[in-house]
Amino acid sequence: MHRAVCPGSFDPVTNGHLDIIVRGARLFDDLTVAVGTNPHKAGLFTATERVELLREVTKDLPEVRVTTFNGLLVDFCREQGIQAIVKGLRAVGDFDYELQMAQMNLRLTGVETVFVPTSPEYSFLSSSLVKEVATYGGDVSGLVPDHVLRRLTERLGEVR
Ligand code: COD
Repeated sequence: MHRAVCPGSFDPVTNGHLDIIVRGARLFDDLTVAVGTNPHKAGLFTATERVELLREVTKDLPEVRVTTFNGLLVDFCREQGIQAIVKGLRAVGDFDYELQMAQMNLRLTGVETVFVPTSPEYSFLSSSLVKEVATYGGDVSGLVPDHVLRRLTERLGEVR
């Protein structure tokens, strides 16, 4: 069985992430979407909430499961018997850092990274921009799944 992980912060999951998850799931028998938890970085959503949002938007993808991880991604891969990391690539800016991480992860344990190029309609999309635009009342519908849009609107209402 070929297993892969699609790691990220997913704060919150966008349609750009979802596109990579759907396409990554077609390449592997089993795809674990793993939410990295950084105790020093407060997000808009907690790790538990991000997992909940991801589970909701991937519920029709039988080969996908969602969990959290702490520490090094390569250790998570080793513990879970995962052979590959699926990453989305948007532009040159992503490439420099993603290449560095892919090479470090390869060096650490031999785990391979598979890059999936973003679909053109999502190439400008990031969780940070979605949050910024939504914070100032901009329309982010179509950029995040509808369920996420509702939770985002609620959450921004709570923090205002
Ligand atoms: N289109 C395509 N891909 C996209 C889009 C989009 N619109 N938006 C995001 N992506 C891709 C990103 O390029 C990334 O591959 C993935 O989706 C997740 O994105 P984010 O922004 O949610 O998550 P990141 O980049 O903040 O997540 C970083 C990790 C948690 C994966 C990373 O920090 C990590 O592996 N941490 C664990 C500690 C570790 O092992 N460190 C050593 C690394 S060598």
